[in-house]
Formats: sequence, structure tokens, C-alpha cells
Amino acid sequence: MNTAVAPETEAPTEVPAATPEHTRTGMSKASLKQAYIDNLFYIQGRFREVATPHDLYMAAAFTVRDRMLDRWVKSAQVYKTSHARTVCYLSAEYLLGPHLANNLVNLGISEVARRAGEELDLDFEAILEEEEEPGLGNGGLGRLAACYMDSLATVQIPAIGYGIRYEFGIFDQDIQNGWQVERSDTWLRNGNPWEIPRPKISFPVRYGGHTEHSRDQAGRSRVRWVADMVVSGVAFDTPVLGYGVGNVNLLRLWKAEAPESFDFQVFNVGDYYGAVHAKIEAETISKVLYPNDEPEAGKELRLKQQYFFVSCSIQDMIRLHLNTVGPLETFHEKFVAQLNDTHPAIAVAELMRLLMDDHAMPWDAAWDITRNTFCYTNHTLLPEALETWSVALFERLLPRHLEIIYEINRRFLDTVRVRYLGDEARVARMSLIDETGGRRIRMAHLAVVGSRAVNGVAALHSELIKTTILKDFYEMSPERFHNVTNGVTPRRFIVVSNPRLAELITEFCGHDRWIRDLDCLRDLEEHAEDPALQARWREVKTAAKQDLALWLSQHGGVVLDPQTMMFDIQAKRMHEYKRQHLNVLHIIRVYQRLKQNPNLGMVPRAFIFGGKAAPGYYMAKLMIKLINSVAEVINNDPQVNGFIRVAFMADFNVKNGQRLYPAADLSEQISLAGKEASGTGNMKFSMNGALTVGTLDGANIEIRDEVGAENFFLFGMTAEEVRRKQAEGYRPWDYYHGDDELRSDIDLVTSGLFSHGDTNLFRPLADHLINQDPFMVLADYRAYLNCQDRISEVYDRPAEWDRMSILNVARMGKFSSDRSIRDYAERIWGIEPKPIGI
Ligand code: NBG
Repeated sequence: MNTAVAPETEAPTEVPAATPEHTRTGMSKASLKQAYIDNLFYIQGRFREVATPHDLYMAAAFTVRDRMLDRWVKSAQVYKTSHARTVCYLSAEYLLGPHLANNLVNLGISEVARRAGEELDLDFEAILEEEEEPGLGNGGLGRLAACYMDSLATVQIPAIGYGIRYEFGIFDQDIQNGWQVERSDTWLRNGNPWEIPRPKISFPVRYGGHTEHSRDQAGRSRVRWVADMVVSGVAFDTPVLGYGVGNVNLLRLWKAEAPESFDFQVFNVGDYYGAVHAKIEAETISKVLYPNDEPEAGKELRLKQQYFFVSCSIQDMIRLHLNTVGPLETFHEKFVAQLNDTHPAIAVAELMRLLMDDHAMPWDAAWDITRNTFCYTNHTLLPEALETWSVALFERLLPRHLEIIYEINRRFLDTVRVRYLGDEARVARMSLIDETGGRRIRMAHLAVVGSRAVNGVAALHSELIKTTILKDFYEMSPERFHNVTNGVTPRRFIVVSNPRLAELITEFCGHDRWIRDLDCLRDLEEHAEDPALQARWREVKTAAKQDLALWLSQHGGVVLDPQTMMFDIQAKRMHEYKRQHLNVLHIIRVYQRLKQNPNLGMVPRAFIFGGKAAPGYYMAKLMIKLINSVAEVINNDPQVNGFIRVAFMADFNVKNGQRLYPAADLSEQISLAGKEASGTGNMKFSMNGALTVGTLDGANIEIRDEVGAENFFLFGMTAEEVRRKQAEGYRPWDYYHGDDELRSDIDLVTSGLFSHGDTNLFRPLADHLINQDPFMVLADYRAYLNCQDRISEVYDRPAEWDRMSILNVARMGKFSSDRSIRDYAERIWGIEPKPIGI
């Protein structure tokens, strides 16, 4: 139920307000102009004449933020006085993307602000470009958290997002000589106008030391943790406004600081540098985001980070609860805490510790509350991504938590033994401690045992969880397992990034109605065959392709023809399971065909890539080099470059993603079936009218179900076929020798053609494919090529392509993150919307 009014329709007009507006809250053009000039002067301390582009941006940001604060305070008041049940989203990552344009849309003042800007003679686009995005996440998981924050506010669910205020987010990627080069991301260097520091909201977080067990006067056993390091977590708050509503939720990120600026005891005996060192060590904790896909070594700091933000967040929740409704016995009625993957799983032990050690609650009562507070989302089946921590490290860093985990495990395994008499193999499999090899704590098991609900992120993935990694747990309590298919926010990924498409859709789907209820896109369906709509649809796509082509030519120098070329895009993290190399093999095949037959009539294509590789992931970095090397040869070969070109967009992030999604004709979603938990880029592309070439993996399956099999280019093995082939013993060698074209494509990679004669450079990649090929590129190669040929044929029939593209958009309603959040709220959290009007 949405009680709010449509923001753009109700947006303030230029009619003077009946009562004088406050410059900090007024929504008329006049108020916005005045506010902007005031902010430039009183906050940035600048006259217009000497203002830098950054000053101009800051003034715009503060003008928008002021208008959010008004609603924020109101939301907080309503939530507090009504004792609203609240969801706390615990996530180590938030890949937020730029705030300004999104907040303008959600406030409903994009247009009036643009006009105000024009009258002040400001370059609106340049101001938007000036914003440095907070890249506090690696990829899909972090971006999902950001989409969910937007939707929580929009569907009016009281929520707090808790995380870490990394000083350095995901690294910036440069391409030098075809290789990825990482640069540190200094996103805070010019200040962050969207956050409000809360120095008084701070909590101690302890590490190391030992525990002391005793009995209190009542004879109850008590534990005291004597730590040997304490840091302080300080809150930095960012308001998150919903679309067209008064609800503003809170994103609270923690920064690590030394508890006091000097340790005077140390200082007094003269160890000044030692004292400063302790401060530096404390601040290191929230310094930098860890890239994923990194080898395990030396990740002590990562565990420190996880515990740091979890401890601050749980202490904060307890404080909030005691300040309002109290008593702690009803904690789980006030809060539900969603664990975004296992990164915050230590929360289970931390809540137990706080309830028992600090608040003297007995085990059973504490466990009841804990078990009823947490829910866990799994985001991957890849074994190397399932977190475990060595017991030795835990013992050193979190000795009290290790005791609690042992006790949780002891009690849990007792129930397993009672249920499955004599099945010790099962007990070993389900244990929170992996005893094979060095002893390690299985964080996924901790998360499952400590949660009331467990979910995967797409239908297939949720099924696979039940039959593979969490099979034993599913057998024991099937009622706790759910699926919530991921979604993405249409505000950022259509309205902000593709305004032309948004305008066109609005003509057919009701003024702004579709932006809050994406199912309304269905109204497009009946017009899918209409040549007039198709023509306009094509114009919108071509204009977006022109924008991208222009941007790419200015940033990297590749020239693409948006009029004649199909834009075929694969943009996501670089990973072997995502199979960017399968895409490259197709490019090489087309290249060879063109070389053999220069008069080959073919649909011209621009192959566009974007994506970062983890700094320590050699094979992924080699794939980037290969793409750029193939690009160099093809783009400089006049025999083929009229038909095909290859571009690698450096530094794929949210901002750059917003340039790609609108411009794609074809979206590459070609992971090996069973490996991509969901994918969310697949949704962003499709929502912007790209057709998908994809495997039956993750959310691709559901996208295909929604848009119709005839509007989706499917190829490749199913997850079940993959499983069977692996069980039979997969031999990539046979494919290599059994297919002349495949062999010649792989051989070309190592021929030296793409590496200035160096036949060794790409050898590891080719050898790995021929001998191991863990992600079965060779097994799917032929099917992929055939599918690509079909795609070219259809692209040659514009009316057909346009119809399919319109139908893709029309049927994407399910993939709004608003739907995902409603699913969580109804089926998992049991939380009602708390509407706040404007
Ligand atoms: C990723 C999956 C994606 C999925 C996102 C969001 C991790 C651990 N998992 O397929 O690989 O879309 O999570 O759920 O980053």
C-alpha cells in the first residue's frame, strides 16, 4: 500500500507557494535557486565567480540533502514513537553509486532542479559528473545491498543498513598496455556531503586477550573477557530516501578510531611513538575494502573488520531497543537482522555474548532471542568463496566468541545425534568446525544454525543450496529454507541512467506509476508490434549508443559506429566462471571468418567489455590482457574493422555501468550453469531493452520465463547436464580435438598474433582450457556460436528485434527490487510498511 503521491506529477510548479517557503525545504524553483546560492556562499564559502566545479557540486548536494533531512527527522520520530518493527541489514559492502541524481529523482525534483540550474547558468550534467561514487563494494552483492536500501525506503519498511565506512573502496582500474593496473580509491579526499558524522554514537570493540570464568552471588556462571586491544567505532549516517514517499531510512557506516587520541599511560613513560602507533593500528581496521576472489593468506584484518562492524551494529541495536521499548527479552520483536552472506555471521556469537556476559541473560533465553533475530542470505555456491576461519586465528582475536561457538556447536550436534542415531559422518559434515586438515570454523554453518530463515537469491540457486552445500541442514529443517529472487531498483537503473527510455515508457505506462510499480510496464506489451513505437524505441536506443560511443572515444580512443553496429556487451567482475573467454573465442571465430572471406555479409558488431579482476587473480587479469590484445589487432585491421570492433571500458563501476546498460543491444550472461547464484546485471540490461544471450543459470532462468523463451537467446548445458558431465569425467581435450574451428581459435590465441609474436603470454590460459577447463568453456563453445549466428540473423530484421526488445522491458516487472523487498518483508521478516507521507 502506497499512500504517497506521485512526485513528478505533484512536483512544485512555478506558481508561487501560498505560504512562504523555507529555503532549506522549499521545493519551488525559486527556493532551490536561493538555497543553492546560499549553500555555495555559506557552506563552500564561494562566490559564483570563483567557485570550482567541485564547489558547484557540493552546493547542489547540500541543497538536495537539506530537503531530505526534513523527512529524515520526521521518519525517525514516527518510527520511534510507533515502536515500528525494524529490519537491520548487516552487510560488509554497499556499492552505492553517485547519490545526487538519484536523490533528485526520489524527491521528485529532477526537472525543477534542472530548470533552476539553467537559470543560474549552471551546467547540470557537469555537476552530476563531478560526484565521486562511494565504491564500498566489490560487485553484485554490494550493489544488491544498495538497491535494497532504495527499495526498503520506497516500500516504506523501517530499516537501518549497517556497514563499514571504508576510507578506500574498491580500487580504480586503469588499463596500461592492455593490463589492469590498480589505483587506490580516495573517494573521501574532497569530503562527502551525504554523510553526517555522529561522534557521540560510538562503541568500544575489543580484540584478543583471554576470558575469566567465575560464579556470581546467585551462583550463576559468568564470563569476563579481558581483551588486549580496544578500538572505537564511530557512526557516520547517510539518509536514504524512498521514491515519492516521506520515508527516509538510515545507512549507518562505522569508522574505526583509537578510543582516545593518545594512550597517556604509554605517553607518560615516554613511548610517544608507541602511543601513536596504537592509534594507527586502530584506524587501519576501516581503512580498505578487501577485493573478493583473493587468496586467503593474511586476512586477519578482514576478520577484524567483520567483527568490528558487527559488534558496533549489535551494540547500537541494543542501545536503541533499551532507549525505546526495552526490555531485552523482546529484542527480536523489535528487530530482525538480515545477514548479507556470511561476512557478518559472527553477529550470532556477538549477540549471544552481549546478552549473556553484559546483560546476565541465561544461555537458553539468549539463544531464543538470537535464533529469532537473524536470517541469512547465501550468495554463492563456489567452494572457494565459502568463508572459513582458522580456529587458531579466532582463538587469538576473539577468544570469547570461540567459546560461544563451541558451545553452540556442542548443543547443536547433540540434536543432530538424537535425530540421526549413529550417523557420525553426518555429524562431522554439519559441525561448525571443519576438522579435516587444520581446524576451521565454517561461517555458513554458524549463520544457518543461528538463523530462523535461510534463503538463496534465485530459484535455481535456492534449489541447489538444498541439494548441495546445505543439504544436511535442509533435511533437518526444510521449513527454514526460502527463495527470494534478487531485483534491482528501476529508479537508478532506468530513470536515472536512461532518461529517454523513461520518458517514452511514461507515455504508455502512466505518469510515474511504473516507477513505483514496475509491473505497470506490461502496458507496453500491446504496442510491441506498433511500427510507430518501434521507430521511437530504436531512436532511444541509438541515442544511448551514441552517448556511449562518444564517451568511449573520449576515454580510450575506440571508435564505434552506433548506427550500424550491434552493441554486444559483457560487463561484470572478471571471473572464469562468468566465461569472458567464451565471448572472446566467439570474437576470434568471427575474425577468422572475416579474414577468410572479406566479402562475408555480416551484421557489424561492437564487442564491449567492462569489469575488474581481483588484484591477486592471475587468470582473470590475463583475460583482460587477452581482450585488449584481441582488440588491438582487430581495431587496427582495415580488412575487418568496418564489421567488428572490440572495446574494453576501464573502471567498470556504478557510474560507468549507467553508461553501458542503456546502450546494449545484446547482454552477455554466459556463466556455466549452476555457478552464477543470480546475477543482477542481467536484469539491468534487459530492463533497458537489451536482449539476452544466456545459459540456464541464476536469474537468467526466471528472466527467460518472464519475457518468454522466444524473446531470449538460450544456449548451453543445464546445471543438471553439467553435473552429469562432471560425474562422468569431463575431457576438454576431446572437444579441442573434435572441433576444427575451436582448435584453430584456441591456437590463434597462442600463435603470437595477439601478443606481438610472444607465443607464451597466453599459453597458461589456453593450456588451462584444453587440459582442465573447470567451467566447461569448450563444452558450450559450439552451442554458443550457433546461438550467436541466430542472434545476428534476428538483428538483421529490425521489426522483429524491436518487438522482442519492447517485450523484454514490458515483462521485467518481477525484477524490481521493490518486489524482492516485499517478498522478504512478507515471507521472511514479518514486517509491515510504515507509511510516512510527504
Ligand atoms: C554474488 C553472486 C551473484 C549475485 C550477487 C547478489 C557474491 C558472493 N555473490 O550471482 O555471485 O547476483 O551475489 O546476490 O558476491
